[in-house]
Amino acid sequence: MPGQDEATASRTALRICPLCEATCGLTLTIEGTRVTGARGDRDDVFSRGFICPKGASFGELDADPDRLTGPLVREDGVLREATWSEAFDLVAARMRPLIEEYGPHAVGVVLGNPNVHTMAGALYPPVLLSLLRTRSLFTASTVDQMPKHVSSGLLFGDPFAIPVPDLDRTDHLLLLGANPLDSNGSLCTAPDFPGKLKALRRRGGTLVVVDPRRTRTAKLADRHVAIRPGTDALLLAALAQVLFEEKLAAPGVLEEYVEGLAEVREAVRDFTPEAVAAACDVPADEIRLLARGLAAAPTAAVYGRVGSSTVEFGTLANWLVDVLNILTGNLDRPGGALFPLSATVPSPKPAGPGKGFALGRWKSRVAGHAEAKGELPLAALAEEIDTPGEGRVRALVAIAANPVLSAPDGLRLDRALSEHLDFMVSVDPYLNETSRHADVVLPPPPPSRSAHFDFAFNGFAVHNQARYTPAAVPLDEGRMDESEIHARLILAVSGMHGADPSAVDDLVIERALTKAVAEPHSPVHGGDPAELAAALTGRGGPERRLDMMLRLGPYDLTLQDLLAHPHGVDLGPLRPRLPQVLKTRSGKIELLPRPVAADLPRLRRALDERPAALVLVGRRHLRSNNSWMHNIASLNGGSNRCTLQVHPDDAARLGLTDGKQARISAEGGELEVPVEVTDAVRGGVVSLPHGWGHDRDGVRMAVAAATPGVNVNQLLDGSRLDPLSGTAVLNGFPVDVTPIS
Ligand SMILES: Nc1nc2c(c(=O)[nH]1)N[C@H]1C(S)=C(S)[C@@H](COP(=O)(O)OP(=O)(O)OC[C@H]3O[C@@H](n4cnc5c(=O)[nH]c(N)nc54)[C@H](O)[C@@H]3O)O[C@H]1N2
Ligand SMILES: Nc1nc2c(c(=O)[nH]1)N[C@H]1C(S)=C(S)[C@@H](COP(=O)(O)OP(=O)(O)OC[C@H]3O[C@@H](n4cnc5c(=O)[nH]c(N)nc54)[C@H](O)[C@@H]3O)O[C@H]1N2
Ligand code: SF4
Ligand SMILES: [Mo]
Repeated sequence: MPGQDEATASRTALRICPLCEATCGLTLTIEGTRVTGARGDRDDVFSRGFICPKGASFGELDADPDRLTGPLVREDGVLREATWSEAFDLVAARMRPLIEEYGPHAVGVVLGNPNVHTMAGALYPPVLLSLLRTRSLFTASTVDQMPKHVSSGLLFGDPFAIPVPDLDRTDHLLLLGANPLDSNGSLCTAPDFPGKLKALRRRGGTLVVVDPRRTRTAKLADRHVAIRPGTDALLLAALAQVLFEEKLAAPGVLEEYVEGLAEVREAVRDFTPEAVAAACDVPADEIRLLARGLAAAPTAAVYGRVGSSTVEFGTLANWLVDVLNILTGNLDRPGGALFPLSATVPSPKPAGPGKGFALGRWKSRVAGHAEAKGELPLAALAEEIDTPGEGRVRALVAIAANPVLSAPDGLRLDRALSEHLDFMVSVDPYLNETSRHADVVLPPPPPSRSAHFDFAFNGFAVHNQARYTPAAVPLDEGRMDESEIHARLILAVSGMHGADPSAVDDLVIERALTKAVAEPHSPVHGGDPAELAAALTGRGGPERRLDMMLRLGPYDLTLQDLLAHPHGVDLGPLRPRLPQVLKTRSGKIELLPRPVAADLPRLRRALDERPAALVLVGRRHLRSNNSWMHNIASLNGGSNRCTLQVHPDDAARLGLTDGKQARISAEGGELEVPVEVTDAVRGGVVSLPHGWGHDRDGVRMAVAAATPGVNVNQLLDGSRLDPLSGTAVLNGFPVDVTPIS
């Protein structure tokens, strides 16, 4: 723009949105160094211009004045501003002696959700963990999707082999415990999920939604089944039972890859529609119709998310989802549920038996919870810190994690962090409910200053593609890129404090190339690691590592290809990948894994249990994101409020009035909340969203503090877990509600 000076000239830059799993391409308007607008990038090969209100608020979120602008260190009990070198010096000085005295397991690592939305979060925590060798790893997965990892690990031998519904081509979608119209989808990366569901209906397809709430997604459906929370595994087992009984089970070509079909038939025999109907509160006839509809569809996909995962039978429900995909012949076929192939996974090995998936290789110290995928339950973090004894967690590295709000019993964790830790470091842009306890806070820059590539979500995307967006705005003076923060943190805790951070990337590159050249199926087989390393392009470690991963990947891509195609490279629709994806010891899909079989008696007992009179489920709002977006004024407020939704019949029975306060209590504590009477929840169910409760001292989030809400997870004491995955039961637990006069 001639005539305008540099500082005020307006320009645009592309940025993949990091605010949910849909990974939409955004076009940012930038004035000087400020993002003043965001719209959907119409040329993005994947998202084609889609944007939601969160993406549209990118500029406001990026410029939030409450974001920390530099590191903080605790001195005499108070956090003060510090230089980067002071901060990392302190980490090294405090962590090393602890590790030397108490061993690596004394260091807890907590990884929160936004790690899957940053390049740093994908590239560095694995290095930290491999150098630290701690078993005290806790992540958001155990308040989220760990049941899916466990079920995939057991069925397919790989916890990341997660089939996603082929939204663009399917004829029939059975969706359980997910509300993509508000969440924009999860473990199914699909920009414009709402549009894809509408397109499914338009092309004559069928959408069935199973949810105790009449969500915006349920309103789109051909059929909405308002199930009793926590009983999806029973419903799905009954669907499988009907498929067998009515001779509708037809795995087709899959039969060649499956073992244990007859055993599954036997295992679900008792779960007839009549047997489960009362527990699920779904009529037996309706269950039969659902099974027949699923079997009759030319192609179909069964898909379950949070509401079928963070529940008592989470792993069983997730297992049954794929059992049904297999029984109906829909796994691994177009229109069914397929395994994506991301551009940065190592080029696939030829099919054949693998190492399989082990559960429970070690146990948590206090409650003896089994490890899953190398992790212990986030719900057990507080007790691992505050219970005295050998092996106690004494120091914590929390990266993009706010477990005080996102995990059960935040008050106990709050106390544990403040009273029982010797040292804590948080990598977080905010001083919030969790990071306020840290001795060192290392704030990453706002997202406009970071490059982005979706290492995590391309592996769950409904269409194969690869997109890279370099930082839209240069780093401000005194700021440090999140990748460099991670690299320096790794050096500080692993005894290499002061080394150049690029040493971390060099180490990873050397290890990966040395491994790859020895593998016959690798595109660099037989090459020289040093030469290959020298050939990598990219400014800085993360870009060089991305380039390497692309070169070792399945598509013959390089960083230069992505830079030359700023709107992305289309790698085509999902394609069948069996049997190559299988890494079980048998080389087959192990349809009735032993741990699953051993958990089925528990499900059978649920058939006879009397359901609780009132249970709680969560909900998400389109303008929310877990615990940290309530600080954005344009997203907070309106219908995005922390209210307890109650069905009119329950409200009448319990004497509750819309807009008035109620007391809700459960095993972990009690809360006072405003009541919202609505028939969007079914009877016997109340709904309260998570991520609220911003009323603690020392939190620096002014907008959020003005409408703090309450922390739903305070109702839990951390003892309710899905036993196979260690995942907290956040949905479908009993509560009492009474009016406050
Ligand atoms: N009752 C109930 N509880 C739930 C859920 C529920 O449905 N019901 N959902 C669960 C689920 S699915 C999840 S994933 C968890 C999420 O819970 P957490 O894993 O705690 O994740 P968030 O609340 O999204 O954010 C965590 C932190 O990341 C910080 N952050 C934001 N952007 C960045 C960044 O770029 N870099 C870094 N380093 N930090 C950043 C934020 O400031 C925040 O402090 O909550 C779970 N808790
Ligand atoms: N706007 C917004 N988007 C988000 C997030 C956010 O906080 N806000 N969080 C992101 C994260 S971390 C994740 S993991 C995803 C989650 O994505 P989704 O899984 O789509 O998210 P939810 O909206 O929690 O949907 C869960 C649904 O399960 C229902 N439910 C509860 N219990 C049961 C049950 O027992 N059975 C069945 N069948 N249904 C049940 C609830 O009523 C709810 O509608 O969303 C992501 N996107
Ligand atoms: S749907 Fe998700 S990725 Fe797309 S703009 Fe909204 S928050 Fe961003
Ligand atoms: Mo999540």
